[in-house]
Amino acid sequence: MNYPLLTAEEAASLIANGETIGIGGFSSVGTPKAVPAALAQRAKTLHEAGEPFQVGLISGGATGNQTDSELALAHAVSFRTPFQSNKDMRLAINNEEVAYYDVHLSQIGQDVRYGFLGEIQTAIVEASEITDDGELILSTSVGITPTLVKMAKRVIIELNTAHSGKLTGMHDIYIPETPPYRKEIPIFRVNDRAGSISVKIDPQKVAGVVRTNERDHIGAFTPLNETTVQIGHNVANFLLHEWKRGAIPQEFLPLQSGVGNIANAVLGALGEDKQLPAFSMFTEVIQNSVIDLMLKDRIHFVTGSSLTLSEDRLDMMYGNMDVFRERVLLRPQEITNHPEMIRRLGIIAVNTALEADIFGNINSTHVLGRKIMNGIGGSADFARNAYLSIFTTPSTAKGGLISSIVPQVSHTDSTEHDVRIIVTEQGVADLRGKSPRQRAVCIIENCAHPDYRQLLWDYLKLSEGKSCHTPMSLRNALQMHIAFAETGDMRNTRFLHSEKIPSL
Ligand code: 0RQ
Repeated sequence: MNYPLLTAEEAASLIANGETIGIGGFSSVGTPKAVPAALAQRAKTLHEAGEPFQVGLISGGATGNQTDSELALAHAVSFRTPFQSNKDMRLAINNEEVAYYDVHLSQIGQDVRYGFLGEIQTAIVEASEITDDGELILSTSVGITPTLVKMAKRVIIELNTAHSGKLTGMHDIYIPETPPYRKEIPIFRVNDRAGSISVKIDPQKVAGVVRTNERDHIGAFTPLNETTVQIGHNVANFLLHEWKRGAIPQEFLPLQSGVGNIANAVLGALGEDKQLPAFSMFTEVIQNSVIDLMLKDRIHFVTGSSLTLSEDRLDMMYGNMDVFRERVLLRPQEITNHPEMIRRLGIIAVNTALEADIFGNINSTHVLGRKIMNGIGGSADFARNAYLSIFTTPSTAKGGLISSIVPQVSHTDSTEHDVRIIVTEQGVADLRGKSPRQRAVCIIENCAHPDYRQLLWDYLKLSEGKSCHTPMSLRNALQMHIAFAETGDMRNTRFLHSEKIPSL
C-alpha cells in the first residue's frame, strides 16, 4: 500500500483546533472508530494543559459512540450537524454547549458541496478496502462519505478489516451534478444501479491509513410490547385494506421505515402479515427486522444507506451471502432520501412521531418543544414526497403522564400538509381529504388514549361557534404541555376561556 500507515494518535494529531471535520458513516455504522476516540483523548490532554481544542462535526447521520459520545464528553465539539442519537451529545446540545443544526438528511451532502457549511479540513472515513489508485470500498454504510472524500482538504482512512471482501459490490455510489447541470437520477426500479461500487479518491489527499478490526456497535432494541405490536397490526391492517380496495397497486409499493423501536416493531408486523404480498424496501436505514424478513422471503430487495444491524444479524447476513448479495444495495443518503426517487417510486413511508396534534402536525424531535431527542433525520424527506405518508406513535408516553395526541404540537417537523395517516395502538386516523375540524374529530376518535379523549373534545369545543377554518385556541393550545411541566401529569389540564376572535 502506497499510503502512509499511521496510528490513530498520529492521525488525530494532524487535526488542529477549530477545524471542521467530516465523519463518514451513517446511522451509527460504518463510521470511523479509532481516530475519533484518539481525538477525544487529545482534546482532554490539551484541555488539561489549559489549551483550547474544539472541532465542528459534519456527518451523514448518527455516528458511533467514539464520535458523538467520547468527543462530547471531552467537550471537544463546538458545532454538530445533521443528526445524532447519542445521550452525551444530546445533553451537550440541550445544555447549549454544542450548536446543533438539525437538517433534512437528503440535503446535507449537497449543502456541503455547495459550500453552505464552509470548508471541511479533514474527513475521517471508514473503508473495508482501498486500492493504490484511489478506490475505496466502503463498509456497512454510505451516508455522505463520497461527498466528504471529494470536498475535504485531507482524508484519513480507517481501513477496517472486520468486513474485508464481504461487502464488495453491495454499494452503489452516485453523486448528482450541481445545478444547473443536474440530470435525472437513473433509478426507475428499486434495484436499478446508478453508480459505481467504489468511491474515487484523489490519492494525494490521503493523509494516512489507520488499520482497525472492529465491528459496529449499535444499541439494543427494546423488546416488543403490547403497544408496539398493536401499532404494527394497525399499520398492517390499514395497508391491507388499501391494497385490497386498489388504492395501492397489486404488485404493492416499496416501503420506507423509520428508525427506533416502534419502526422496528411496525416493520416486523408488516412482514409477518401473510395476507400482504412480499414487498421491496427503499429506505434509509436497514434495521434488524429487514434481515429476518428477507430470510423468510417476505422482503425481495432492500436498498438503504446503512446496515444498522446487531452483531448476530450481521453474522446471519454474512453467513447467507447467496441470499443477500444480489438483494441489498447501499447508496448515499442523498439518493435513498431523494424527493425525486421517493415520488417516482411511490414509496409508502412509515415514520415515528414523539407527538401529533389534532390537525395532523408532527413533532419528531423535541420534548416539550425545548429539548432535542435526535433530529428530523430523513422523516420529512419521506413524508413530504411519499405515495402514502404514515406516522406512528404510542398514544401516551411516560406511563400515561403524557398524551402523544395534543391540541398543538410543541415543535413542528412534518406539517399537516404532508401527513396522510396517523396510527397509534388505539387505531388509525385517515386524514386524506379532510378539513382541520374533520381531522381533529378523526384523530381524537381513532388515535387518542381514552384518558385524554374528553380533554381533547373540550379543547375542540372552545372554538365552537367562533368562525374559523382551524379550530384552535391561542390561549389554550399548549395548556396540556404546561400542565405536564407544572404538575407532572397532562391529565391535570384545565383549559381557560378561549380568547375573542377579532374580525380582521
Ligand atoms: O424516552 O427512552 O427516556 O423512555 O421518547 O421513544 O417510544 O422508545 O420511540 O425509539 O421509536 O423513537 C421519534 C425519537 C421515536 C425516533 C423517535 C420519549 C419516550 C422515550 C423514545 P425514554 P420510543 P422510538 C428516517 C426516520 C426522527 C428521525 C426519523 C426519531 C423516547 O423515531 O428520532 O424519523 N425520529 N428518521 O418516553 C416526551 C412525548 C414522547 C416522549 C416519546 N410525547 N413527550 N417524551 N417520548 N413520546 C431514518 C433516519 O432518519 C435515520
